[in-house]
Amino acid sequence: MKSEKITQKEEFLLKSYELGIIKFGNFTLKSGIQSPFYVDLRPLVSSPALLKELSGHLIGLLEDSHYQLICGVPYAALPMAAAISLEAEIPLILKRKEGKKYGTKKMLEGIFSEGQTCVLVEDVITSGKSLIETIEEVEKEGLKVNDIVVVLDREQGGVQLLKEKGYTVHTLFRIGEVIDILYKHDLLKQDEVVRIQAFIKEKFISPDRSPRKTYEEKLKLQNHPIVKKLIETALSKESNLIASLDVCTTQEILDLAEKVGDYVVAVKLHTDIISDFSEEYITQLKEIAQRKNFLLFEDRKFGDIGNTQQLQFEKGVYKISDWADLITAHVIAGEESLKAFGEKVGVVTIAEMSSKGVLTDNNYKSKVVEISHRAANVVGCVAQSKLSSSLLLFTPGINLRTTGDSKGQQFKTPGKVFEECHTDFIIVGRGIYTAVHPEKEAEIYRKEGWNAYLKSL
Ligand code: 5BU
Repeated sequence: MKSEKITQKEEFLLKSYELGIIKFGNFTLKSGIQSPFYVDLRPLVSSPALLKELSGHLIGLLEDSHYQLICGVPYAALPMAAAISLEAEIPLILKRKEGKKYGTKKMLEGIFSEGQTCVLVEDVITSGKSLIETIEEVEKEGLKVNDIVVVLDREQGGVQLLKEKGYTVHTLFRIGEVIDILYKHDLLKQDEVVRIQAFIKEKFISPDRSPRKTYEEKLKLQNHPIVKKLIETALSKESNLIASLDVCTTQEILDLAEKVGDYVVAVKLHTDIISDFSEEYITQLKEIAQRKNFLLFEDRKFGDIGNTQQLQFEKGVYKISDWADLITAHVIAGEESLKAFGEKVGVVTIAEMSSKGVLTDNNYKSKVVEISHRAANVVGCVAQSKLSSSLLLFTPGINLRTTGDSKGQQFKTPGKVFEECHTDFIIVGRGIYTAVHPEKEAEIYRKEGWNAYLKSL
């Protein structure tokens, strides 16, 4: 041993280590990531003495916190939460992993009342995503969560994520600390320590550094016909470009569609800015779309209750449902509002906007993404950062020649969004339609976008 002084915490760790709570070698984690260590705190339940000791340490971390209830993140932390409850004599509530399909359909079991403060207990924190889900469900029941107590932080950004959201996270051990203690007690060799430390450093705050998915891989993850059509078009034209033709007459749109049609996978429209809309125009536009093989994307940004959205989608002058392959929608009115669009159209939800000072913060974005995963008609999201999911990512705010406008728009280059956000489709408006030769500019954006995609693989 390299030092004589052993703290109670160290002693606890060494005894737990003997139970096999951490192993070193090469492990493939659930996320597919290769890890040089594997942590599983479940064997602690086999030692009542250690579980009791653990609860003492965790209660110690919560010394200055006020809480009226304790809740464990299922399943591994449930016995820990129960041990804290017994030791601290504070009531426990139980969170279900899935809602009950009969009876009360409650997500939380136990006696509690709205407004009470609940501390959450977690065994290991990695990205923090499962904790955020639990917090949301607990808060939905009217309880307040301020403090979270965690036995081991794998130091991969989860604690930072929760802190950003305003929670206080108390951790008993960081993985780096565990490594140091085990090394100090000759339970790890120096080369193993170096390897593990390099892994921790590399993975910190980059839980989704996994390589981007190719269009072919994305095609396999969703079976919506619009996804199929969009990706097949992208592959055949070697294009991920969507031209946003934000001009106000049907003739301008039709002219531009003819000019840029060969280079794009879709043409995006704001039909409510057109001054001379007609059914004849739609017929002509559809003909060009078919001939030049691109989709029609109405950027309507629906944002009302389901019933109104359905009327806006199907009725009125534009009858969007008759011709649009893709539409954009906010999810501000909740998950069920998306049912308004049926299953035929591809819905692109707005998770994060491109302009300065947007209200679509990380928390909002993650909720939109979660809903988008579940909704059968959603094919992807508009966002300015990685989605880390099987959804398609559409990114507007693209321009090669300028960084913004005077009304809050912020522009990035195709290279930047493919590299940093793993974008799937770039949306370019003024960069193309205000150019002297829109067709030449569309070809430039097509090439830039496709090369940026290839480079990001
Ligand atoms: P621009 O001219 O390249 O700025 O046009 C961008 C288009 O994308 C325009 O039609 C916007 O309405 C649309 N857009 C956007 O710019 N930012 C967003 O977050 C969303 C849509 Br959602």
